[in-house]
Amino acid sequence: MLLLHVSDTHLGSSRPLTYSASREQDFYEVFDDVIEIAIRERVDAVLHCGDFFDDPEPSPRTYYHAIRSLRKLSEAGIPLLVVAGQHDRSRRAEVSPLKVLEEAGMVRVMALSKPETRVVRLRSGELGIAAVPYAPPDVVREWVKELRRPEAERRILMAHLLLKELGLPASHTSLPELDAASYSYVALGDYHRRYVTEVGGVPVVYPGSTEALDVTERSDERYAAIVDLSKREVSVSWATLSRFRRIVLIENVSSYTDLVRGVEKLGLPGRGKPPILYVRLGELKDPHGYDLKRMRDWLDGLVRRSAILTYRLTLPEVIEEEGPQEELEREEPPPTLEYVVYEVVRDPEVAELLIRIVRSGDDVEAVRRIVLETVANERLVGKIERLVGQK
Ligand SMILES: [Mn+2]
Repeated sequence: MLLLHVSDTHLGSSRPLTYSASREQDFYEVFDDVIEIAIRERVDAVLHCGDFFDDPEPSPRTYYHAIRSLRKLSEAGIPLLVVAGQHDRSRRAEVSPLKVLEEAGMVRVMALSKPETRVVRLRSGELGIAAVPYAPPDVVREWVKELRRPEAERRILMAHLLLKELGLPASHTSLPELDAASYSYVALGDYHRRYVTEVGGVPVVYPGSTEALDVTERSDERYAAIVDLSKREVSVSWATLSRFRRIVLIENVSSYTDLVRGVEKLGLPGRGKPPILYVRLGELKDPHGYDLKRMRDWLDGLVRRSAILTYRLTLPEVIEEEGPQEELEREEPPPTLEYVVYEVVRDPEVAELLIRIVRSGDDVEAVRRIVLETVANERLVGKIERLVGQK
């Protein structure tokens, strides 16, 4: 018995960008990749551990792409078994988008709003499944105490939750609490990077999201797990996805030269799609921002040559500026406060100062501290004077 395990496909998302049709398309394409792997590997079923959709009320476009891929899977006779993540639970209506797909015969929902235990018949035999959907940690902790083990020789746990073992600031539960060792395989979702461990010989796997949703989730490869339950010893191998888009980061860029060198090292465009480039600036050597303008012009050139899809320049501390959107006719994203302020003053340091003051709101003491700090900073005072002189 072979299973393909994925999670966090977030169909409909265009993160980390806002309103990018090309980026949204990436999520559909990589999901199609998953479906093709499932068919090629002739798996018995695809396990999806939640966050199938990005929005609990997907657009018709998102349904269209999801169903187009899922149809191929159902024509190949391969069921997709899914548990709900937090993104698959509807806020207003009681109908989850996963229920829509189930009604259309495209998926089988293993658990939506409470844990469920069942035995499903697959092509090469029976598979017992205990399934835990997303819920807040206190709820999950209660659930797992009562979770019923499936009565089948091969049994798996499917869940959308964060394990304590990940070492993150927040978690739902731990492997001992889940009694993970009593299953043949533990299929997890919610964590967007690949993470593998084992307990008493039982593989415990987060395959990671199929796309990086932000720069911290970036990696050079993305995966689906192929789980072989035919033998006594369960084995896991990895299918690498080929149609995802990389996010790349260059840090501590202090000058135009730093930027060009950094990008050269990346060897763009390289294999795969043109990546999304993040440039994190350090202390700029040129205080007048001339270098910054040169950097942006040069980065715009990379976008025009399709060496990158787009870029983000992150100014020290506060300001995150988005590169050009590749489809200008699309609705412009609402500009951020950071962006507007930076556009007006054209100086990262002054922009940061203004934003700190605005963000302090009614906190008079905080404003007083900022003003005192500013007065003590001669360079910054000089900049402000020049700025006021210009306007
Ligand atoms: Mn997710």
